[in-house]
Amino acid sequence: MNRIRIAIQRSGRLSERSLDLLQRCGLRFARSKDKLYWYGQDFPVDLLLVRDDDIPRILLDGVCDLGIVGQNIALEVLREDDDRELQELRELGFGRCRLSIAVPEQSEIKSIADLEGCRIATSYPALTNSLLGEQGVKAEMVKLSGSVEIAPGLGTADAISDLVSTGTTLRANHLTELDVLFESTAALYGQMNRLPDEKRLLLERLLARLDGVLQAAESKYVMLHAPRDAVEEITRLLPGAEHPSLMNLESDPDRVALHAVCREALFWEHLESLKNAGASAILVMPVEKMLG
Ligand code: PRT
Ligand code: ZN
Repeated sequence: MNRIRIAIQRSGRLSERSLDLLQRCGLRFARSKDKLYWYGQDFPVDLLLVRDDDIPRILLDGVCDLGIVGQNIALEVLREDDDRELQELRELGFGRCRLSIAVPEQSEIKSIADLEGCRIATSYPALTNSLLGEQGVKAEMVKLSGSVEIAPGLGTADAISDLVSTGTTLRANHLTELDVLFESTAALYGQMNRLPDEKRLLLERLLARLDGVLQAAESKYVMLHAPRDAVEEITRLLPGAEHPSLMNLESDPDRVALHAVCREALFWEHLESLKNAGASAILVMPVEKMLG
């Protein structure tokens, strides 16, 4: 069947953003709330809604062609067994968190090196073990599937390796973040080389749309007025802008209207330096779609 099937998280931190991203790629689905299979309407791409932990396995088994899941989950499965192969096709930039080592506030463990021979509670034993191994540290992994942060208090571990975003959970459990092992974001995974040709063409179309959406998210359309003799300098100050359009201003022969697309993040500092270079009437607008 010449359709692509994508696994996304059914309900959790990644669900809404995953769906939103696919919808911004122009995908529409016929769905009913409790059904776990959503049928693609205008584009032959269907969705399977599952627990995030199941996504790598679903891809490895060939049940779905693509999946959106945290790098933390995908890498855990890949590090468990070197023979498994999944390609990370795109980093998606949402669901950001870090896998960190944390210890009780009063702990004598002060550095990663001090973890040698210690017990570490984690839901990510393979990933933690391999990241510590890269730093020459060998520790004992205590695998827990949830509530990792209470393990030191219960005396079942000396430290934990867990996901952190704000750090509130660590603080509430009197744990100190010792070091970050890994920064994670949601990513699109798949096995390109296993796809038959027709599906690969479909996937390429989908990836082109996805790139457009991801690029548009960072890109801004900038309009401003500039002194004619400062156009070159102002173009240099616009991050990631190429070939701006210039238009004459009826009312002021010494100034021009300049329009450009900035493909990199634009901060207040950029606007201030544009103003210092003589720009005025600076307008920054979001870009909704981009292709080519
Ligand atoms: O039911 P299902 O298995 O699908 O969902 P789940 O409960 O296993 O996953 P979910 O929805 O909690 O997380 C999905 C993905 O979101 C993770 O695999 C990460 O890639 C990403 N993510 C981003 C996070 C966090 N931020 C995060 N803060 N996953 C978990 N947390 C935990 C953290 O470990 C802590 O216990 O949330 C708690 C709050 O964090 P603080 O630091 O803000 O207190
Ligand atoms: Zn999960």
